[in-house]
Amino acid sequence: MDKKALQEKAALIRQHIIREVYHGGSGHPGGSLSATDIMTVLYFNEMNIDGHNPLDPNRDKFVLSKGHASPALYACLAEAGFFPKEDLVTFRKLDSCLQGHPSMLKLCGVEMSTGSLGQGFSAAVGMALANRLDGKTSRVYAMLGDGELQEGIVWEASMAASHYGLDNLCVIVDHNGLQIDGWNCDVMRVMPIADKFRAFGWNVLELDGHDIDAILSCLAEARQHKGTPTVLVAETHKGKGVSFMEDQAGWHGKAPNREQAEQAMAELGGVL
Ligand SMILES: Cc1ncc(C[n+]2csc(CCOP(=O)(O)OP(=O)(O)O)c2C)c(N)n1
Ligand SMILES: [Mg+2]
Repeated sequence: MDKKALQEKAALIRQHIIREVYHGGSGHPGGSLSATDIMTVLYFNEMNIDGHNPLDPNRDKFVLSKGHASPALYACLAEAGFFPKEDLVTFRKLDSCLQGHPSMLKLCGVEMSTGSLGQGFSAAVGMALANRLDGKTSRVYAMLGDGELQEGIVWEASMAASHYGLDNLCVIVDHNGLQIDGWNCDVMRVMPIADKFRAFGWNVLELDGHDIDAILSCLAEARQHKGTPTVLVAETHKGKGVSFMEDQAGWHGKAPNREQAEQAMAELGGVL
C-alpha cells in the first residue's frame, strides 16, 4: 500500500476502535489510538500475513504485548480479513471472540494471549529464537507501551534477545508518555528509553510514530539490520486523532458516551 492508502486505512482503524469501545461500553481507546499508525503499517505493508491463511507456518508474527490496546488489534485483523468486520461490535461481550484482552484460544490471528504487561515481549523473543532454530526467515514484531517498560520482565527479555542476536525481532515502543494513572515521568521514570536499549545491545531507531513515511523507513531499516534485535522508539500521542482524548490519561481505559462517540467519529471522518 502507498502512503495515502495507509493513511486512509489508519483512519478506518481509528473509526473501528471508537465503535468497538462505544458498543462494548468499556475498553482502552487512548493506547489503541496511539498505536494505530504503526499497527496499520505493520498489518497492511510490512508483514507477510494472510487473513485467509492465518496459520501459514512461514507467516510473520505480531505480538501486542500491551494487550489492553486490543481494539486496535481487532480492527487490523478484521480489515485484513481474519474475521468479519460486523463482529467488531461484539467487543467485550460475553462469549465474543473479541475479549477485552486478546486470547489466542478464541481468535485466529492473535499470536499470543496478552494483557499481563511485559509477558508478550518474552513470548516474542521465544518465537524469534524458535524461527531461527527452525531455519525460517519470517520475522517477529512486538509492541510495548512505555509504562509497560516498568515491568522487570521486559529487561530480562531485552537481555536475552540481545544475547542471542535476534535480528529477526523488531520491537516497537509506543512512547506516548502516559500510563494508566498519569505521565510516566511522575509515576515511574522510564526515560531515557533509547539509551537503555542501546546499553542492552540493541539497534535503536527513534521516530515520530504517527509519520507513515518514518514508520515505513524505520521498519525497512530494521529488516536490513543484522546481528542484533532492533527497537523502534516511537513518539506518539495517546488518543491520537480524537481532539478531546489526545494526551489525556483519563481516556486510558474509558468508553465514550453516545455524544462523545459521535463527535469522535465526526472528527475521524466516519459515522457511528
Ligand atoms: C502486570 C500488569 N500490571 C498492571 C496492569 C494494568 N494496566 C493495564 S494498562 C496499564 C498502563 C500501561 O501503560 P502503557 O504501557 O504506557 O500503555 P499505553 O499508554 O500505551 O496505553 C496498566 C498499569 C496490567 N495489565 N498488567
Ligand atoms: Mg503509555
